[in-house]
Amino acid sequence: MNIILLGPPGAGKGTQAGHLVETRDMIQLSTGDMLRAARTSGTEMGKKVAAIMDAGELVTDEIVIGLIREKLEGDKKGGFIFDGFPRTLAQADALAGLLDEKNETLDAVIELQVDDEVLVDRIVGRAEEARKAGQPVRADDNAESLKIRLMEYYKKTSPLIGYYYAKGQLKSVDGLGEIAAVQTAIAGILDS
Ligand code: B4P
Repeated sequence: MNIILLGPPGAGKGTQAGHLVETRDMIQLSTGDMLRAARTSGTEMGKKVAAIMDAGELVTDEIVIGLIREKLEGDKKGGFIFDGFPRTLAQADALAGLLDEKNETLDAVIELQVDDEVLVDRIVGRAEEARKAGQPVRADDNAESLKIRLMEYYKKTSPLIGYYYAKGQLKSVDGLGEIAAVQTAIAGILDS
């Protein structure tokens, strides 16, 4: 089973993907994690990626699609969870092509719906918790970058909701509830 987790920054895509990895032996393909790894590599691409991410903007389609293409060559276990990918229509078209090439299907697109005010609280809360614990704070986890991340989401990513709805693949979940409640809602979709 291959699924997409779609939603604004802080909607809980990474949180829910982690749970699916544990409970369903799926492989999490988080483009955010891949890009964070790339930025620490010290390469020219890494430096370019770091500047874009810190500003809260989307990294180029070319870079992100290249990262996903590579990962699709690996073991798929119980299936892929595309976490934070696609984020543009061009990425969605590219993913459809990549899955076709591999004779793979896309089984569901799960949209996590969360209000903007809650997203701000979660992201700022995550930064505060990391600070308190003496852990590194994500450079894009601040109110200023978040404003841009949300603008990018509404402009470039939210059109994917209509795109997947038209294909009959969209399932929307209330992402405002507690983490366990969101997990249960997603499990209900995957089991049906
Ligand atoms: P991502 O790493 O994908 O991060 P995100 O959208 O901010 O987070 P996510 O929705 O996964 O939230 P999380 O579970 O962590 O992207 C970061 C950046 O990378 C982007 O801005 C962009 O620059 C770049 N990028 C990534 N993919 C790209 C692509 N395809 N194309 C171009 N650029 C790309 O949850 C956040 C917080 O909320 C956590 O603290 C969590 O504990 C809490 N939380 C989660 N669910 C909760 C719940 N139900 N109740 C209460 N708290 C909850």
